[in-house]
Amino acid sequence: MKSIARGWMALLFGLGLSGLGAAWAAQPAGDVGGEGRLNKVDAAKRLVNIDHGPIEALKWPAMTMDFQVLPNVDLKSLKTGKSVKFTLKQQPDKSYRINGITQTP
Ligand SMILES: [Cu+2]
Repeated sequence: MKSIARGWMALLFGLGLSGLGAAWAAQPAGDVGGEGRLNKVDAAKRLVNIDHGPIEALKWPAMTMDFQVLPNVDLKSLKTGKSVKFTLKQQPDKSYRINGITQTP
């Protein structure tokens, strides 16, 4: 009986750990994806204004905001007023900047 109890303890402990692992995995480790509508592009300042939907991974509600865009991203082909999909990369200063953006139909 004792060994069965121990087995259960090990199982429950294992489940607890995998639950912790899942919570850990839910934390944004890499790029975070978002979708929205592009309001404005300021190529000189490398700034875009996006009306974005909720970003679950960051617990951000839908809002309109400016994003700084990383230098590797080409802004020339983007048209304002269109839907976009984008990815955000967290910077050393904890801010999120766009490292990829594409127009969606
Ligand atoms: Cu926002």
